[in-house]
Amino acid sequence: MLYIVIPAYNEEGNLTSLIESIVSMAAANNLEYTMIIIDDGSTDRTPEIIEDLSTRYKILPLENRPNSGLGRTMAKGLKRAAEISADGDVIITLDGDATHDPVYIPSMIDKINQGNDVIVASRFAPGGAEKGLSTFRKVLSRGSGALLKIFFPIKGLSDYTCGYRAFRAGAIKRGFAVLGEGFIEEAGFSATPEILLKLRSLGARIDEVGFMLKYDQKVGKSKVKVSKTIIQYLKMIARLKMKGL
Ligand SMILES: Nc1nc2c(ncn2[C@@H]2O[C@H](COP(=O)(O)OP(=O)(O)OP(=O)(O)O)[C@@H](O)[C@H]2O)c(=O)[nH]1
Ligand SMILES: [Mg+2]
Repeated sequence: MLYIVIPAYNEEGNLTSLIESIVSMAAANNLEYTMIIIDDGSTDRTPEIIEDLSTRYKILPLENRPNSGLGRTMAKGLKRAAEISADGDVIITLDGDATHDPVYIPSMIDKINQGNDVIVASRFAPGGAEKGLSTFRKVLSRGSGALLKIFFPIKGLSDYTCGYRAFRAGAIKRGFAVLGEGFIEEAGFSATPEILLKLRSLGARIDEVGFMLKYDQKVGKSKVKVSKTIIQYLKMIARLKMKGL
């Protein structure tokens, strides 16, 4: 069984097309799946859209009220996935803004089945690319990636901040079993690298596949608060270094 965890904050313009593309990808590849969609206190029509999609597709809807940030949202979704999955299942995480094309899921599952615990869909691995991003956003993601690589070098990992990943369910279960609430402590965007670094500290085998980030498909403006996110990243680096990671 495949579990697909999707955080959604004000994604009314993106969710329906994303969910439909997941459903057709799963049908074309004969994959049995459950989607766990977490509404993070959206103020647009996201909750109604999730409710409507849930009547048609295999969706487990969860919610945070009020808006709590990407880290808390992922923690809730991954915790639920860990509770209902078997060790050998695969858990996918991807953004709800339709920038992460589900076509990469079958090859990510293949690589998990080759003995990896985590597969990152990477913009910077061979075959990876970005479409539609501003130069500012490109500089920012490369800068934060370079910084994380200096402090936490992981061989074969080029993309620390992209949330599109596949996990062996057993690795996520182990994260919660061993670290408890300490597995995902970051409330905001810095939880994305944190999850990788914490799993790595438990000995997870991490590899990548190249993927094209389709930013041009996204409806609506970026909701990322850049300066707040940079500060969160720096604080996270300091906290993890103090813990000896
Ligand atoms: N911005 C934001 N996203 C959240 C929050 N909670 C959950 N999310 C979801 O987290 C995922 C990543 O957020 P995005 O805003 O796409 O972040 P990003 O991909 O780094 O940057 P942009 O695509 O430029 O906005 C999306 O699926 C959001 O819906 C939140 O509080 N703020
Ligand atoms: Mg995005």
